[in-house]
Amino acid sequence: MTGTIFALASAHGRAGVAVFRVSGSQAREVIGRLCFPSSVPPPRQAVVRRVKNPESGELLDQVVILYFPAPHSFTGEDVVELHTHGGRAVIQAISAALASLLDFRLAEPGEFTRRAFENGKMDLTEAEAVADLVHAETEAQRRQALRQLDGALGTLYMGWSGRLARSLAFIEAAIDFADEDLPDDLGTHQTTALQLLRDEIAAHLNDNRRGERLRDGFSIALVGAPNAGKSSLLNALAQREAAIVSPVAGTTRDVIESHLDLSGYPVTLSDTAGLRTSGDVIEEEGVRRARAKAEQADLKLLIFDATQPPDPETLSLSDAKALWVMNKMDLVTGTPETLAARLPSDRTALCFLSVKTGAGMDALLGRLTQEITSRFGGQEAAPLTRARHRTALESARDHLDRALNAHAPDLRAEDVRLALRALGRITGRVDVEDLLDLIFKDFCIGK
Ligand SMILES: Nc1nc2c(ncn2[C@@H]2O[C@H](COP(=O)(O)OP(=O)(O)OP(=O)(O)O)[C@@H](O)[C@H]2O)c(=O)[nH]1
Ligand SMILES: [Mg+2]
Repeated sequence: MTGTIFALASAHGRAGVAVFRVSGSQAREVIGRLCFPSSVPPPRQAVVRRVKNPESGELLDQVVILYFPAPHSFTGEDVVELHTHGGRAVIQAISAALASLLDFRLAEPGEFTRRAFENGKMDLTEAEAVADLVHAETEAQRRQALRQLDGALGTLYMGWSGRLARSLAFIEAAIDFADEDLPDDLGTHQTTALQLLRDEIAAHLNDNRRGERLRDGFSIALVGAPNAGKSSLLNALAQREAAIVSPVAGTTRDVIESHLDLSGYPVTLSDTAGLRTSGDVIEEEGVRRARAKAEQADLKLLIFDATQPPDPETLSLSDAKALWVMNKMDLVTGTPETLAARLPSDRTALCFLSVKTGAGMDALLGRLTQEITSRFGGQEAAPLTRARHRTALESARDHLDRALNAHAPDLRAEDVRLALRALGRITGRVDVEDLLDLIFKDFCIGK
């Protein structure tokens, strides 16, 4: 946390404008030593300046600068932003000029956000949201990250911490002031409060991992008999020739992945080897991988060839996370009803398709979007987004379980304290002692 740091905040490569960010106690030096005129402009006001090499005095670029005095900046320190022309040579010259200033150094990855956290500008969930927002590739990811950046998760977890601290204060008061006249129902009241909180945490944990899935992307596996048209469908959905398509049964052997944006949701689509017993060791390995992929996927599309009787191997993979697709409808004369009648059950999850003509493609896409939103999205409460949060919340829940089952008040207090500490780890903000001080301010006992 020492020194004044700088970095190119915009992407590398040629662009119209490049943005440099400088943060630290010496940030104003940039204006004084590199800019002409060298007067410090009013806070947060864009002004045009010339930038020169501090040693040779050579003109480097004409730029727009902004000065954000501490603490009203992203990092909470003095920050200067330089909006330069975005050519490579300009970027290089400005970088060199900044590096030549005394006590200036290039920022480590994430260091600006780290300083913002350390200076109390944001909690850990918000810092993580900054990273997620930078990496967001689809609309739904952007919305989720922005909501977290807005403090939705931090507020939820801090709210729980506050309630837990209050319970802890009461439990400890009952221990410390056992001789005094405390209300009789204090114990039951605290048990109810802890139980309620425990159930809220458990419900939050039991969210089908939708927030984490949205960060990582949903996985959809295409499985079915050889030649059913899996690779053709992958190519059609990905809109590029990602997989080899041929009339030869057993064309695909490796799992082939393609990433796409489905109505704002990030999806990884996996094409797999056709399911059959072939005797060929390589193909058998492909089939093993296909089954494993189908097992791990969030959703599997079972692809059937309408010209063939439904293939039993594919049918056997049907379960709650399967959608059925009857492909090659252009080759058959039977109505969808007669074809559907050949399948054993659950015809509601069935789509009819011809990858060749494109008929049924929109319906399939609509169906996929509907499945994804109903399984993973749409709910109002802020979702859990990271395994790190999940681990801490599970630990908090387990400690609360133990606290609720504890008979001795001091054992109960210890588990509540540990639960509180686990919650505090998520935001990085809650020091148990601080919270207790805060809460004890409201207390009158023993005054
Ligand atoms: N008429 C017609 N042919 C199709 C359709 N979809 C795929 N095909 C053809 O069916 C053959 C097999 O297609 P693939 O996409 O390679 O099938 P696959 O399921 O990937 O096959 P494997 O990789 O061997 O498991 C190719 O000749 C495709 O052109 C369709 O909707 N209608
Ligand atoms: Mg294939």
